Amino acid sequence: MRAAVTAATALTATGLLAVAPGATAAYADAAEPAGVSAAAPSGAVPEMYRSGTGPEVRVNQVGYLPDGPKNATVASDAGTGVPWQLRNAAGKTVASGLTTPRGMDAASAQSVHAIDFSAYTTPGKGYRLVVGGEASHPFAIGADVYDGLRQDALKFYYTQRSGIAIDDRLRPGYGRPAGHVSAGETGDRAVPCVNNGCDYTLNVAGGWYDAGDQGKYVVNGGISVYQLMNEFERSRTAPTGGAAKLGDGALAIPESHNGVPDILDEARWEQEFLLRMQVPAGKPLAGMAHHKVQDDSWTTLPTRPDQDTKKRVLYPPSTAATLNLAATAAQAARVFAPYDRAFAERNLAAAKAAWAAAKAHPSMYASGDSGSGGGGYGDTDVSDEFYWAAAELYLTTGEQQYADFLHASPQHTADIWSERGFGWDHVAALGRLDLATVPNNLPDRDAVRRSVVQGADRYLATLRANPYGTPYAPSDNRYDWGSNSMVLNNLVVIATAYDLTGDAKYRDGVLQGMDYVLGRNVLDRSYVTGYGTNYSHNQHSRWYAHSLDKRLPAPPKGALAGGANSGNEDDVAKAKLAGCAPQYCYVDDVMAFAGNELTINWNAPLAWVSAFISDQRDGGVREPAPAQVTNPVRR
Ligand code: 9MR
Repeated sequence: MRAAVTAATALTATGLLAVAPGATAAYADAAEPAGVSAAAPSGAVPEMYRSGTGPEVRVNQVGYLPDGPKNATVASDAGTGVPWQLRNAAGKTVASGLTTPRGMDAASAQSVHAIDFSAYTTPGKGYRLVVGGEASHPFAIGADVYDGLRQDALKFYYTQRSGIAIDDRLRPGYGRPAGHVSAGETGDRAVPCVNNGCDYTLNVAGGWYDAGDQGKYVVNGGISVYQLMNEFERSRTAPTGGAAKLGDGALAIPESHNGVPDILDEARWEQEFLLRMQVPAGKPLAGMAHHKVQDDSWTTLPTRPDQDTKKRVLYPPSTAATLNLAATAAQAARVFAPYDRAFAERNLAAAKAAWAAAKAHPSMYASGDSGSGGGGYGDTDVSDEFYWAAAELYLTTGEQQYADFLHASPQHTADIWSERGFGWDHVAALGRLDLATVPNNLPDRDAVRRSVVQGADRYLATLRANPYGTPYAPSDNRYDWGSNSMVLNNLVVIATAYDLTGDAKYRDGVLQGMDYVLGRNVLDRSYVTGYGTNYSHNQHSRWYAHSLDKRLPAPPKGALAGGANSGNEDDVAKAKLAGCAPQYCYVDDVMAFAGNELTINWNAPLAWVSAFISDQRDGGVREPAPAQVTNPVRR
């Protein structure tokens, strides 16, 4: 398969596709266009190529750390290396070399070459890589290139908040009245539960909206708030952890300057909601957590949260939700202890009650029924949720009963490092990562740590074998819903191996893996709003729906798009991406919810990994170890 070209493009002597300046490259007719399988509709130019038509030299459009790895990918059929030049902002060539042919890349169905310009270390802005006369988007080299992203990825959570007015002074352009605060059936203050005969209503106001919809789902809130609290914990336990950048006032939120690090204030907004989802004492199934609260049917786009007129419904409790509550409440008890003892103790009590309830009702599975007004989030294997919750309870309390549970769980020693990695429905890794990094006395902790390093080795091997440097390359060559979060979560495992071992190959792997998200991909796209040159800015959202209603804002800076998804489950993807090769299965359209949504569980690893990279400073120095986490709540 080979790309055909229009008049605006020409095959250069190197076999590269050169695009005339200002031209919209569109690939037409002739042979089957690269990236499209035989099943693709013939005739019209596939829309996918219009969404991925930048320079053929794909770089991290944000930048590289001075002493870190610097890699790029270029589409080329040439059988031998071709010359590349690195030009500075003044257009002067400051480094040069030959590309390395990497053959056919399955995920892009394209023949590619790799460029390694790591040897060039001079900080600056406006660099471009040039191959065959074609220049990449500009990028920076600097120790600070991730300093903005680490904060913006976290600031995202404030404008996702439910139950509170968003202050326009804190987020200019994003101010709005509080969503879902009415006392009536369209609010979250007294939501009746459905389907299970419970006779009460619950006040489940607050928390974050899940994504571009206005549902609030405990299992997805769980992994999201975990990752924020974990980012905070990492800043205290990892040798390169940068606690200073996570301080009080860092995120410009209403709670800034209250004496508590902003990342914890933000996490608390969600954790308070998760606590409200717990069945109260005295009611049937007390201690369990309701699975979700959502609209009784989908709202159309656009709909601002405060203008949602749908009826809110509380779904029955599930074991998975209950264990998410047990895990995050146990973790909250630990991380909030130095700041708010009463909140820490409230969380610990809730965690223990949730644990007991889950043990008593170990197989109340959420059906995955979306109820046509929200996400399903069904899960019929909760052995991983049990493991994660036991790990967090053990880390916080040190109690033998939890250690016993961990040791009896097959998840403790199972190979959990699957190629698709962890996510809201696969959470054993969260327990394993925390047992490895949070100070504790588990007798076999060394084995746990080794297992994390083994997982990282596997993801690193994938990354090295991949010409785009991504640690995510499913063997069935199909990209998933939320694929970018899988790239990032696999990087979390590699980063943790760096924190555990100090071995530079892991740090370098994380730096390289992030390049994919920020532009080193076949679509030449940064998937993070406001970062890079060609970035996603129409993510699926009911209230950042600027492309549908000019009075509404576009997604905020630092919002991650879900990314290429081979499933093409939405109508836009069905119409425009049929037959796409995996990396092409994306279009920046507000209605393309299967590939272009923004969510709380995808921005969390974006924030985590950005913070990790920002903490590496110039990419070559190991910082002195800070103090370990102190004051775990022991009972
Ligand atoms: O992230 C979820 C993904 O793993 C599932 O495959 C997909 C389909 O069930 O749903 C995703 O979650 C969506 C949720 O159901 C509703 N809110 C938006 C979420 C992201 O698209």
